[in-house]
Amino acid sequence: MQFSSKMLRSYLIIGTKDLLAGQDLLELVETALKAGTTIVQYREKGSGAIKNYADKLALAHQLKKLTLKYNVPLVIDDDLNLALAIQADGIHIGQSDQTVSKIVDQIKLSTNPDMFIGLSVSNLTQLGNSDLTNISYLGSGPIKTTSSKADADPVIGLKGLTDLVTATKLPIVAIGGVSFTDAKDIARTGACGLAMISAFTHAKVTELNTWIPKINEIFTK
Ligand code: TZP
Ligand code: MG
Repeated sequence: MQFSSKMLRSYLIIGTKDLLAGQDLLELVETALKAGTTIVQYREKGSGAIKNYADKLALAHQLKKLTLKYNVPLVIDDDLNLALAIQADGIHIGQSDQTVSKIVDQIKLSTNPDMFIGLSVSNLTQLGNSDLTNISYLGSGPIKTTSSKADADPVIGLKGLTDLVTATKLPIVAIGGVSFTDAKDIARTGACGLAMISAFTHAKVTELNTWIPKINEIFTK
């Protein structure tokens, strides 16, 4: 699927360890997709994450089937083999993950050469040190404190986000401690959307059905 910045508007990130008691990952994703979520990232990381590759692969395959049904891109966090195995639409990498140039080389040689790449960039120093040649979008934050990522960088706030938006032409999705009611503030910085874990896992179905379409209208880039 060809990348578009519009895909970043309402960005669901989910992995097994993010689920609340009684939640089912595929069910949660389908509820979000029905509400209008524009992109899904499978992020199997942190304590409590699935370690077994076959189990991850099986779940990722199911996610690919589901996102295809709603014509929404699926991104895999930081696992190129998994991304290639399921023909994911994109891969998201962080500052400490495999180097971008290595990933680009492997993608170009693969059966899925159009896979797009998202990169986490927290501040202007990281931005300046990053090879952005083949990057489609940036994920920037944490905007506020987050309990979903143990090793998150320091909080950057709306100011830090604005600095990054100003410094690059690449589309940016805001991440970390953000929820639906932050959409207007985030949109004003020039960012393209909200990437969220806990806002999704904590939301009622009715809240998703109300908020996701609103968010998709608030972000216009
Ligand atoms: N990267 C930076 S903060 C974060 C990631 C994956 C976690 C976002 O989770 P939440 O629950 O939306 O704060
Ligand atoms: Mg990473």
